[in-house]
Formats: sequence, structure tokens, C-alpha cells
Amino acid sequence: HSVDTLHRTGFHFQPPRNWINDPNAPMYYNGVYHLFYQYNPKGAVWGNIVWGHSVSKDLINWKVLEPGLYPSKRFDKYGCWSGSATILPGKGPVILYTGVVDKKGNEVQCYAIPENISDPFLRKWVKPDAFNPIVFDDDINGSAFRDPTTAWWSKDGHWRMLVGGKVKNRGMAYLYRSKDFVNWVRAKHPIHSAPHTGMWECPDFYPVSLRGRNGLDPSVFGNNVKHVMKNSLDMTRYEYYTVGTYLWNKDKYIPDNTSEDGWGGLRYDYGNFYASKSFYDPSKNRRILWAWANESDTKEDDVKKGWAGIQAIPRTVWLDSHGRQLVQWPVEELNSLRGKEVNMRNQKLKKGDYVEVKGITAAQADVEVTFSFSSLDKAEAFDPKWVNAEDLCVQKGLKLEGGVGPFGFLTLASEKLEEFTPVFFTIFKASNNNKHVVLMCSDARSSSLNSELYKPSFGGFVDVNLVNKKISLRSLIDHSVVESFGAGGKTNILSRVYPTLAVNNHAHFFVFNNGIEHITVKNLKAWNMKSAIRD
Ligand code: DQQ
Repeated sequence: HSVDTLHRTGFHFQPPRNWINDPNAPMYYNGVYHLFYQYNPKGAVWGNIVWGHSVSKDLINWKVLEPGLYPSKRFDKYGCWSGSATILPGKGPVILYTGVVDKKGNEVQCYAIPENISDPFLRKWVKPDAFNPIVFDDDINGSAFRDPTTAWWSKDGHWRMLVGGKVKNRGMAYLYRSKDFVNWVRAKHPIHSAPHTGMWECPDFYPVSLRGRNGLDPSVFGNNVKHVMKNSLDMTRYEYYTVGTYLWNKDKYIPDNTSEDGWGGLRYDYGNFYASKSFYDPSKNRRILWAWANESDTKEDDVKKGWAGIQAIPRTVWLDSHGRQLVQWPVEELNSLRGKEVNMRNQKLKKGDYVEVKGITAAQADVEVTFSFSSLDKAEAFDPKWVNAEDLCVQKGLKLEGGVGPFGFLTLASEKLEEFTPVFFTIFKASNNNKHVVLMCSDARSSSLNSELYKPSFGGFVDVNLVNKKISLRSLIDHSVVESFGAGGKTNILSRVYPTLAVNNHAHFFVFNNGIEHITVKNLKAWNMKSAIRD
């Protein structure tokens, strides 16, 4: 079966063919980055899950290896599901993962270690019979018990790790402790849980520094540190996170009350972005976030394409200086793929202006811009009933003229604008003293003439200070991906789109403004992106 290349990505990670979903056990070990992923070696739909394995020196160019894990034991006969890596000091990496033991889908937690620690690529992994499976708790609902995290070490001499679960509709993260990494005991209470959130898939839990952008090893504690807890909610395929305090000796995590601990909570990304997992990269002192960007295509199309699923560009993640949310930015290594550069400076955009940025390969590009405006006086009043950004993006769209905005990009546009994926901001005046509400949208409704697709209008609010009368936007455009970073990575949206006309050399890129207030493109840089090596 051949692979349809039309919408395949040039620089977002995907294997040569077939289905992928969650990133698993990302790590850096001995100069090599490892990425495993849920992979179906037999087709373009979910099933027959093994751990695909790729390695890289720069997080961008990859070499595909044989699957790292595949069902081979009684405890993982029906699947090797998601999991994480922990680097044991002086010993090397250990993978914790979920094994599916029976047809009913009962889940246990297992471990695997490299067969040969001196193989630079750690190609082969073994699952020692002694101690495996390391966690199987009869009193836990076996079909809602999966996705162990990276473990961290605490001063009391224990390793700790989390496993996602639910009781009735309460999502939870069970906490386990171990002295030797093979005998694990469950703490009396989950480290955290929240009502009505359903199954917590792929929990992630890690420290972030209160100052600066450096990432932290998972075992770091102390006064200069906050913790982040992220859960992936299987009912809707979206994730949320909170920033909070970890009381390690009480085995408890308490979220700050600066954001909702539930469906309306903060998100890494307000688009196609799921089952994410972060890891600490000691070589550059940073924390890196990976996530699966699901298709918005139909199953039938996936089968025809011969592939489905990609990984979002790995992002460096850190705590914003005000401590209320995270900030993310594509890893700097991505810039190595930047080719020819085109600039636009001080371009005025009056209401209704659409200006093309010419001379770029608009189907495979990286575009960064700063927009400015001279006043926010004309901003429309924000109705406090508008609590849901996505609904507001659906309602407002890009065509509706506003006071300040909508303004932004038209990505993957066909020549006559039959197709385009707009990414844009609209600025509203809040009722309370001079504050503003910034809305960011990535709207796939006009992305394709193909009517069978899922074409959502995604949106998020942007917690940004506008005193300088400026806001930035970056989009990574990659054939069927528009991955955008608003205000330096405060609000991010990844859309999957499948244009029929705006493909390859027929794709165009515009900046636009549909608001009354004039907008200036202060400084726009667009790069043609080279393709990454991924074979
Ligand atoms: N995908 C895996 C599970 C996980 C889910 C199975 C999240 O381990 O809970 O492929 O996408």
C-alpha cells in the first residue's frame, strides 16, 4: 500500500507510514534524544499497538529504528500502551508503561530496561520477568488505570510516580512509592483528583522554576519551584493543566486557584494536541513538551492516505514570570531548517486589507510577526457572558468586522481565497478599568472545499499586557498543519487542515485586518522551511 504524500508534513515528526498516537518515554540519554510513540505497524487506524522508536541528535532530524516495545509477555499481550522514562543516576533509563493483560482491557504497569546499555541508540529493550508487572492493584478499576509518569526521587529515599485513573466520573492520579524501582506501593490517597473530569489519561507532573526559563530535573524541590499537573481527558480528547504546590511529604498536590481545575482550565494548546508528555533535557537545561496532533481527516481518508497522526513540534516550556501560566516556544533547533527569508516592515493594514507575503513556499514555512496599533479606544466591549473562547471564535469568525481586529494571518490560502485557514486576534475592552481581553482564533471552517472533514474553529484567550500596543504571532505551516504561538507562546493553537487547492506551490500567505482600527505589520519574517530527515 503506497503512502499519499499530498498532506504529509515536511518538518513535523511522523514515521514513514501508518498510524501513530501518543508520544512515549521522550528522553535524552548519552547525547541522543529518544522518542517512542504509540504505533500501528499494520495500518493507518488505531490498533496492534507497539512502541515505535526514533532517535535524533537535534529533536528535528530523526532516524527510525525497530519498535522498542511490542506485546511479548503475558502482562502486555494485548498492548503496550503509554508510559515514560526515568533516568536512574549511575544506572541508565528505565521505562514504565502500561500493559494490557486481557481481551477485556485490564491494565497493569510494567517496566523495561535496555538490553545493552552501551548501544548508543538503545535499540532493544527487555522486560525482566522478575517483578513484572510491577503494579497490579485488584481494588482499582482495571480498565481505567494507565500511563505511568516519569518517576522522581525524594529526600525520604523513595521514588514516586503517578498513574492515571478514574472512580465513577472523578479523574485521578494515583501515587506510587518505591525504594528500589521494582516494588511499588500505592499511597493511601491519590496525589490529586477532580470531580466530573473523567479518566485522566497521560498525567504529567513536574517542577517549574519561579525565575527564568530553565527547566528542572523532576527530582528538584524547594522554595523557588512550583509544580505543574497536566491531564488528558479522554471524553473530548483535550487536556488541561494547573500550576500549584507539591507537598511532597504529604503526598499531595494543591493547585493554585488562579485557573480552573477542570474542563475550563488552562491548556497547553487550544487545538489538536493530546496525550502530551514533557521531559527534562539536561544538555540544554530545558523542559521539552511533546504531543500527538491527531488527524481531523476521516478514517476512510486516513486509510487511503496510508498514514495518520503526527507529533507537534517539540516545545520548550517554562513558567511565565507572573506565575499564573506556562509559556511555550518551538525548540531552537527548528531554526536550522529555515531557508530563504522574506521580510515585510511597517505595512499598514486598513479595514478590509489583505496583503500577500510573496516569494515564500507558503505550504511549508515559518512566519513570525509583530503587529502594532496606535490605540485601543475603538475596541468592542467584552460581554462577560463570553466565557468560552472557542464559542466566541465560532460566533465572531474573521469576516465580522470589529473595533480592534480581527487581524492576523491567512495561512494555506488558495489564490482566489476559496480556501484559507485564518489565525487571528480580536481585542475587546473589558468592563473593569481599562483592561482588555484578547481572543486568539485558528479557524479551520474555511480551510478546505472538502466537506467531509472535521473543521473546527479553535480559540483561546491570551493573558497579555498590551501597554506597548503590540502583539506577536508565529505560525509553523506544514501542508496539513498550522501550529501557532500567540504573544510569544502564551496561547497556542494547532490546527490540522487538508486544503484541496492551497497545496504545495499553490498555497499563499496573507496578512489581513478586518477591524476599524488600523493595524501595522511592524516586522514580519517568513522563512521557507526545509524538510527534516525522518527515515
Ligand atoms: N492512548 C494510549 C493509552 C492512553 C491513550 C493507547 C491516550 O495508554 O491513555 O494508545 O491517547
